[in-house]
Amino acid sequence: MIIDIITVSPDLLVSPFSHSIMKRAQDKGLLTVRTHNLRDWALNKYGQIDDYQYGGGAGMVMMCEPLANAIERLQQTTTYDDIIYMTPDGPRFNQQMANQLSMKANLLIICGHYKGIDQRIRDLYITKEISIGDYVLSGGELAAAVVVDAIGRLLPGVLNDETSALFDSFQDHLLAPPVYTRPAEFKGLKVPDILLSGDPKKVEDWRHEQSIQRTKARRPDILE
Ligand code: 6GU
Repeated sequence: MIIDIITVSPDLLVSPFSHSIMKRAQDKGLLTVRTHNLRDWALNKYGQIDDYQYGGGAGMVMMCEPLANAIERLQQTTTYDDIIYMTPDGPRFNQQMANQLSMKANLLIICGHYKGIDQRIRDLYITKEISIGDYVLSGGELAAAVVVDAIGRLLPGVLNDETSALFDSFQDHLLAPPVYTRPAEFKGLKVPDILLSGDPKKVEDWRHEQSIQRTKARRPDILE
């Protein structure tokens, strides 16, 4: 999968993809993340990419031409399944959206800043809008990093244990059960006996029950 990202802060998008699972996904050639600096498409020598908003009011708006030129240039060499705009007024991102996006071949993500991008860019080019939650970030970059991470780990071959994403929280409308590792007793707290029983069926039943209890207690809203 190729994910191109148009941003005014490419630096912000280096570290999130340089570690652990995201690094492995790229090293294996399963994921390619390419960042593109919007300022490279600025109209004037000052690198201007934003302007005052029509109708007045505080806050700048990202201009049409640099974004349109950047998008159209990238479209010359890559066909995108979706052109995504990261914005707090978009539909809220969830695991189901991550699952769906992980099945696409090429994505283009636009990171907004200031008051956002000119509405006409949304009308003309954007096919999907995504918010990562009900709070406002100073730019779309960190949100884009969240979305790319959630997608990237789902790509076939990225996770070592191929099945493990299937048991993630949210995959089946349940939170994940509690997990334990050695030692069997720590500061007086014991690992539940069933996990030491060696009976895979009992373990599976216990985990499922724990998932249900946890979801009822913490996130009744996601229970089906
Ligand atoms: Cl996608 N962008 C910004 N700027 N803030 C956000 C967001 C996105 N999602 C939640 N807050």
